[in-house]
Amino acid sequence: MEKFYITTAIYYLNDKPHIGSVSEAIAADVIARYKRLRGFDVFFSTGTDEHAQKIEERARKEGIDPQEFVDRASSVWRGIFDDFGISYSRFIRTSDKDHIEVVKHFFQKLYEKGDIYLGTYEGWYCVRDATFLKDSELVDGKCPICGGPVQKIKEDNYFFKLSKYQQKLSKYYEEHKNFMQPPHRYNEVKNVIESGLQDVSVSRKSFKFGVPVPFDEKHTIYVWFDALLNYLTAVGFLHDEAMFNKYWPADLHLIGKDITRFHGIVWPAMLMSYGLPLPKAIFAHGFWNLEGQKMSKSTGNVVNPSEFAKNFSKLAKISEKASIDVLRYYLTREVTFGQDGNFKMETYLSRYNSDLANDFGNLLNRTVSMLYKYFNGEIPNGEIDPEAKGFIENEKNKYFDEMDNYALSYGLEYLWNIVGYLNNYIQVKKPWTLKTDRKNLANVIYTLLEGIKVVTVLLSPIMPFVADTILKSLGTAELNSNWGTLGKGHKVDKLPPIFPRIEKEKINLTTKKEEKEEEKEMIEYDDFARLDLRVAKIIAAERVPKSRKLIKLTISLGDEERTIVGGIALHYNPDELVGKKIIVIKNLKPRKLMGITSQGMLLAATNENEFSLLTLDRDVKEGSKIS
Ligand code: ME8
Repeated sequence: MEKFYITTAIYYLNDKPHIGSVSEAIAADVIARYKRLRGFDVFFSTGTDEHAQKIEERARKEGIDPQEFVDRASSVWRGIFDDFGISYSRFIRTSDKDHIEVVKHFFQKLYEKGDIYLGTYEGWYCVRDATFLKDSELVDGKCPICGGPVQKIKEDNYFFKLSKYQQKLSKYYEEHKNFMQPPHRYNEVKNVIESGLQDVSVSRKSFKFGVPVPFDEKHTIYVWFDALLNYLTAVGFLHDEAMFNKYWPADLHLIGKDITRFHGIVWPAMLMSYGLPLPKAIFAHGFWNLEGQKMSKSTGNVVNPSEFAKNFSKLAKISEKASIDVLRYYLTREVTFGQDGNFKMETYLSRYNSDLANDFGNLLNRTVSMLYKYFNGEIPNGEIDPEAKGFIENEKNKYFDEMDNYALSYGLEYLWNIVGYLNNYIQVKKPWTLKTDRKNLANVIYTLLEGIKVVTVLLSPIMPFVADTILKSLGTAELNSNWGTLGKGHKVDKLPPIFPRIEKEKINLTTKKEEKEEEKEMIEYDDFARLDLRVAKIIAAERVPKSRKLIKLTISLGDEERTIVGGIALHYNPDELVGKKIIVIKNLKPRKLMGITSQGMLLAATNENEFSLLTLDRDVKEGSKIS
């Protein structure tokens, strides 16, 4: 079995977990669960970074021993990770005994090699980020990372000869273009290396909470030197040779964009100095902001993920576990992984209502209620529709491709193509008209159930709790995305609506668009006459790649052909559109949608649950005017 070792950064304990920090653990968990689904032997490590000066100060302020402080704080993090379903293999703490041994050993080795030497550091230090800073790096005299105060220090420190590794690192980056991802982070770090590296301080003298330098105990090993080594300890370095040889090097270090230099420069140089292989890849994700503002504990602009999930569960009337899954879904779906995200209640509700309540929830509820209506809740002995299977397998492979490249939100888009397809399958097959054709009815319902099972299994890395509930009710606990695994005759549990819709108005969150609609004024006939409405015949139709909703249509207006793009992919398959006569606005200014210029707009009738293209009552030739 191929192994996959994935890590998160380890978290400082001076802050409580917030949505931003938890988002990283969730993303790592999504990848870890996905890899398990694909048959990898996954080792997933996460944990807490405990030896910071800030901790010593906080503990002193509270009048307790720093160790007592970190024991308490670390268990808060671990508790939240457990609640959020973070399926770590090891929750490492830098105060763990085996880790302290690793740190001492590693420091000693590099010293013996001549790569660590005693010098004097004079410059700035940010206690919050545990970072040494140059004059030129300060912004308005403050830390460029957290915006907090910096201290001027002058100390005897041990230094690591980072400068010695500049050439080697540069060459390594040249030869390993995927070492740091996404590509703009690769370029950023490569430029820093090429602009010249200075030796870095790796010990502190002015505080004691940490690992002492083994041969000079007046010094405490610098928290970053200590922390980076957690990636080795977690898989048994020095303590379990077989395990270490199996899992090291790490396949993926997942980190935030603020710590790329430690991971992309200092860490590989430390490994080069010791003589260990480098991790295969480092992926730096973006930052979550809150309603457009930087998340910051000091300004109170943070969301506590547990409280948020609890409150949302009450609002949506869903279980707390399902609510945690909604949060996991939102964080994975809302941004292209690697970019910054803006956590907004309004978009949170929209995603919940449209993707989860309308699309996925409806599919499930409709299918199970038909199963009860026609087959007393028992999975019928039907055949899988090869056409549906063909479509879904195709989308499934695209989902695999995206997930393999850590394009998590795109992976979800492909899953939602399947959800859209299945919803549309109900519309097209109209099971309610097949009551007398039991065989066909069984085929349709069975195909829907198998399709739902495939989607649910593929959704399980992102929404593990909800997936587990659905799969159990379908009678399969197995995470198997192959077809034909449901037990025929099994009575499916009648679940309450999985994601009941939330009426935004009820919670006083009317969007601007909705307000405008209420204010719509009366128009004159001339206003209407400005619209050039025409009958158009669809000659060709295809889905827009990477879009869940859009279809590109080629239409004929009699004397000319045009391309228009419409948001109808959740309701129609391209094939069923060709030949239809629809109504379009001909004189709408062209606009670009997903890189395609749409020359006009089609008309459709829609409400919360239904959707229909406007077509004609009698056949009229294309190009005819509507008045
Ligand atoms: O840097 N959005 O710990 P940390 C997304 N102990 N990610 C965020 C975020 C936000 N708003 N805020 C923080 C440390 N993070 C060190 C790491 S690893 C050997 C040592 C991410 O608690 C941040 O980018 O400050 C980092 O990857 C992780 O949370 C821990 O940050």
